[in-house]
Amino acid sequence: MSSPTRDMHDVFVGIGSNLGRRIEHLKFAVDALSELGACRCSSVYETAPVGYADQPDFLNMVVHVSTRLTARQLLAALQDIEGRAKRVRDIRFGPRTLDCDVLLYDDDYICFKDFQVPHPRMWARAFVLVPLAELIPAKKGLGGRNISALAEEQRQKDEVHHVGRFW
Ligand code: PH2
Ligand code: MG
Ligand code: MG
Repeated sequence: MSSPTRDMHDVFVGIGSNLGRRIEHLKFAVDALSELGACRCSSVYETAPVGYADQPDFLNMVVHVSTRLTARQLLAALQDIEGRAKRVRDIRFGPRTLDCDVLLYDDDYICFKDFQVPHPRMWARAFVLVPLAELIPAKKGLGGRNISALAEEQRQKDEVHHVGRFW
């Protein structure tokens, strides 16, 4: 767990959009996350849908936020941001205007039924690992392997196209 004396937390948030003006939704999320703490953004990638194939391609990116929020407060803040982007929850893994997921919260392990960190599916997703590897390539991930090595491996399996750096 985080030390109670450490009040700034290094958080990585995965962002995705595959409905409407996708880049505007990412921008909305970046602006909203900037209010939670200092941000550093990855590039934006266009990615084929994973899990539920019959939906439009996504734009994905990852944002590093240095924040004082607890993990629970962060989760609530992300759900509020999704709501403000008119996210409607219907199909699991289905299309959405905006999805904001907590990927990493310091080096903490959090395991509630409704909230798990590290994000339980992130290690099998190029759309998460490739942008994350831009921000923390040398950090150890699943199996003690570098995020950059995990990203390269997953990139062989999933379609991920670099769009550009916007923020
Ligand atoms: N999010 C999902 C399910 N599938 N596929 C891509 N490419 N990008 C996503 O952000 C994504 C997905 C559920 O959150
Ligand atoms: Mg998600
Ligand atoms: Mg989500």
